[in-house]
Amino acid sequence: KESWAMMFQRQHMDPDGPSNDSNYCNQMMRRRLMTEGLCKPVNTFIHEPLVDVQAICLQGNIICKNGKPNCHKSSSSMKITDCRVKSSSKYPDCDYHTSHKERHIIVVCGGNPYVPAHFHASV
Ligand code: DGP
Ligand code: DGP
Repeated sequence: KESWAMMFQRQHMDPDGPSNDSNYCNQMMRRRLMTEGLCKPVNTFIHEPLVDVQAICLQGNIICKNGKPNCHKSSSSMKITDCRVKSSSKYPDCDYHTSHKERHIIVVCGGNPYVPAHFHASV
């Protein structure tokens, strides 16, 4: 069974990316299995080494929007790509806007070892 930590890596980690391509999100959302059953509406990919993303769990501890205490905000800004489904997209032909950004990211950490389990937001 896929753990939350493995799921986070599948859905959010692309350290060697992004390919310089406006089709990035269309390809990656499909390749990472987020277009099965529905088009996942919003998803962020992170283009930084895995160790640097895991280290966020040791950084700025903040309260999550849902009131839980285990959100962590990266102390540095990170290269990310924001993928958002277009309003004209029709499942199963999932069609995404791709926008590359540099932002601080907020992740939810969990487990032992305490690692990213969920992508919360970029700020
Ligand atoms: P807005 O930017 O206002 O359309 O809100 C988008 C929301 O989606 C914001 O709360 C951040 C969140 N978000 C961004 N990327 C991801 C992701 O990969 N997973 C989840 N669950 N939420 C995300
Ligand atoms: P993300 O795009 O990173 O928000 O993660 C996708 C899914 O993972 C989303 O449906 C929420 C779920 N998820 C991640 N971590 C946890 C957790 O600790 N508890 C629960 N109930 N769901 C989680």
